[in-house]
Amino acid sequence: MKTLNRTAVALVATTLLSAAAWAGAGPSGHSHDETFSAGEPGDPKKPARIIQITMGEMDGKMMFMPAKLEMKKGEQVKFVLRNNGELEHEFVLADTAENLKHAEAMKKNPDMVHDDPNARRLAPKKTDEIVWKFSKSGDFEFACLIPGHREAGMVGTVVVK
Ligand SMILES: [Cu+2]
Repeated sequence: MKTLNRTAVALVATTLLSAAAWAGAGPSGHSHDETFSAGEPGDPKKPARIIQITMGEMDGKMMFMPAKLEMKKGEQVKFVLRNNGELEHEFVLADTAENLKHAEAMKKNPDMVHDDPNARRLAPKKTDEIVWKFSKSGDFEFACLIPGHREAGMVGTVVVK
């Protein structure tokens, strides 16, 4: 009886482990098929510089704080995002051309949900994280693409040297 129980426990543990391994393989396998203008999704197991970004509204303006960042090419960053505002906001990391194109698409489909490694949508008072590797040099940006928000000031710059 005791032996049987132990086998059952071991079986459950093995099943859970392989389920976790499978879930882990999905997103990373997926990201290899995609290219991103601002670099590539980071590896959470590797060291990262932590950068806190707060989003919100104040006096009719919308903003990210800080809104100006500089990176070294190859640097990995963990963005710790916090929405301090009263509205939903997003953080979409790309180059300006891509974000403007994306913003146009969102005007036609404002409820568009992002399931991209370079983007997060946060409800008020929520936090989230993105680990990102700035593998390319250039000028990039992070913006909120909810219609009207980028225009109201929700855009920040990232220079990668
Ligand atoms: Cu916003």
